[in-house]
Amino acid sequence: MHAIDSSMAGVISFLDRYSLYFILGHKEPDGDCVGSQLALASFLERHGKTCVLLSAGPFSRTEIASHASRFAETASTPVPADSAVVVLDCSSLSRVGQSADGLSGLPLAFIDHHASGEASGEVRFVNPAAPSVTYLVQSIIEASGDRPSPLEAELLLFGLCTDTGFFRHLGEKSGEVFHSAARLVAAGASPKEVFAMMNGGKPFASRKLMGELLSRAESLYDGKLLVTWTGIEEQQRYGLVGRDSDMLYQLLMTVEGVEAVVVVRQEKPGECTVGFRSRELIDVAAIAASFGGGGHRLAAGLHIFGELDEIKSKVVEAFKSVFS
Ligand SMILES: [Mn+2]
Repeated sequence: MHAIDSSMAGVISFLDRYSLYFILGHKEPDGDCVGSQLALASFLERHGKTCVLLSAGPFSRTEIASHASRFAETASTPVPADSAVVVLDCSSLSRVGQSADGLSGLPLAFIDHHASGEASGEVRFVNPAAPSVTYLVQSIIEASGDRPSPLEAELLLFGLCTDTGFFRHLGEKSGEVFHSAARLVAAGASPKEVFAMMNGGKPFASRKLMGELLSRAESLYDGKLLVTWTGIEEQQRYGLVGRDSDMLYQLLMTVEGVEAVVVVRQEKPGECTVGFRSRELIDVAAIAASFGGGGHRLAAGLHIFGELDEIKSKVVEAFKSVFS
C-alpha cells in the first residue's frame, strides 16, 4: 500500500509525469465537472500532453449539452503506455460509471471538493472547503507558474458559478474565491456570458414543469421542510430537457421559515433520485448518506431503488430527528 499524496506538489508532479491523461468526471455531469475536465485538458495540452476526455453522461443539462461531442464514453483499447487517469469532481470510481472501463491498473489521481469517497489513487487532491473543482484546477494551473488561457478562464468561471449558484452560496470567509474569480475575468472570462450559458436556452415546457412542482410542494415540520416530487409520466409529457433543479430550489428556499428543501423524482419504474438543499442548520449530506447518497452539507443527493411514494415518505421521516 503506497502512501496517498494529497499535496499541491504531488498533483503537479503527477500531471507532469505521464504523456497521456484520461480525464474523467462523475455520471450526470454538471458545469463544474465538465468545466474542470475541459479546462484541465486544455492546460495539459498546452504543455505537450495528450488528453482523452471521458464521461458516462448523460449531458442532459442544457448548459453543458454543447460540450457533449468532446467526450467519449469509454477509452478505446489498447490503452497506450505511459498513460494515467485523473478523476474530477468525485472521489470514488463508482461515481464515474462505465467511463473507467479498461483503465484499471493505471496511475490514478482524484481532484475533488466532496468530503465522501474511498481512499484509493496515488494522488488525492481533495479539499471539501473548495467551492468548486474548477477552483482547485485554477489553483493547480496558477501554482504551476502559469495562468489560464481565455478559454480555460471561461470554463473555470463557468464551473465556479455553477457550484456557488453564481456566488449566492458563499459566506463571509470567501474573499479568496472572489480574488480567484477576478483573476479569471482578467484572463478573459465574461461573467455575463457565463450567466447566460447557465440560465438561458431552456425549453418553455421545462418552466411549466417547474410550475407543477411548485404548486404541489408540501410544507412539513411547521414549514421547516418543503418537499415536492414528479413522476415519470409527467416528466415525459413536459420533456426532460432543461430540468434545472437549481431554480426550483432557489424559489422554494425563499419561503419564510424554510430550513430544507427536498425534491423526489421517479426516474424509471423502481428507481428514484432525491435532491436536498439546506439553508444553513441542517446537514443534508448526512441525511443523504443515510440512504447511500452523498454531497455537501448544504446540497446533497442520492439515487435510490423504490417507488416515488415510498421513497418520499422515507426521506421525510428521516428529517424527524433533526426537526424535533
Ligand atoms: Mn463540483
